[in-house]
Amino acid sequence: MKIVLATSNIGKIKEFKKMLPEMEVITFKELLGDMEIIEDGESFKANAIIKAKAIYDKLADKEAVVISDDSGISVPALGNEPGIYSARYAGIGSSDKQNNEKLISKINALGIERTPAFYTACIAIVYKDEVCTVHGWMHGMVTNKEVGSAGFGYDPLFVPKGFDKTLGELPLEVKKEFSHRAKALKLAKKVLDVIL
Ligand code: ITT
Repeated sequence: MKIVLATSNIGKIKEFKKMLPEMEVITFKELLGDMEIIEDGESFKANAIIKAKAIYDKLADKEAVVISDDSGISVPALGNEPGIYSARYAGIGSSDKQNNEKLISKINALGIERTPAFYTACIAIVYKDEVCTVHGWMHGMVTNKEVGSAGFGYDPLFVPKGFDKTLGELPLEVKKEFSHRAKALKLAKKVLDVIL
């Protein structure tokens, strides 16, 4: 089964490929080149659908299955910031480093070193006229220090529940067992079993 990934995030691509060893996973860039998609939805679900549909509509192969992922980190002590704005927390086009620095400064402004946080992932699956979405979450704490270089995005700040290390220190082999993306993908595989 060939899956087209509607993401240009290298960290996500690496994780999807690791979690879908039995499938042929190809990125949309390999088929369509660079493409800008305006993510103007007001939820992870809305943005995931926007991305998957935008890619499916451009593909010549209408038998293709397109999967997108819209995700982010939410910090209740900050009113659930950055949430759907995680990729552009420090401004449009900001790097992971800049986003992490902004989150660290917000945590420091609360006068604390760590606070509960959770990641959300919404995966949208588009196949012919079908659009399905599934969600997954991972809870833990976000800290005011970047530790480790594994993973991507906010991982060096995030200590998953039950661990005393950040995802920057834990290998992908560990993250892939319980991450928000892994949980959503487990459900997505059930959807694929039904529609294909
Ligand atoms: P695509 O839209 O091309 O998929 P993106 O990076 O813009 O790539 P999102 O709009 O879904 O993707 O933004 C997600 C952001 O949330 C991402 O840039 C990371 O900063 C963060 N994020 C999501 N999942 C993460 C994870 O597993 N580990 C670390 N950070 C994560």
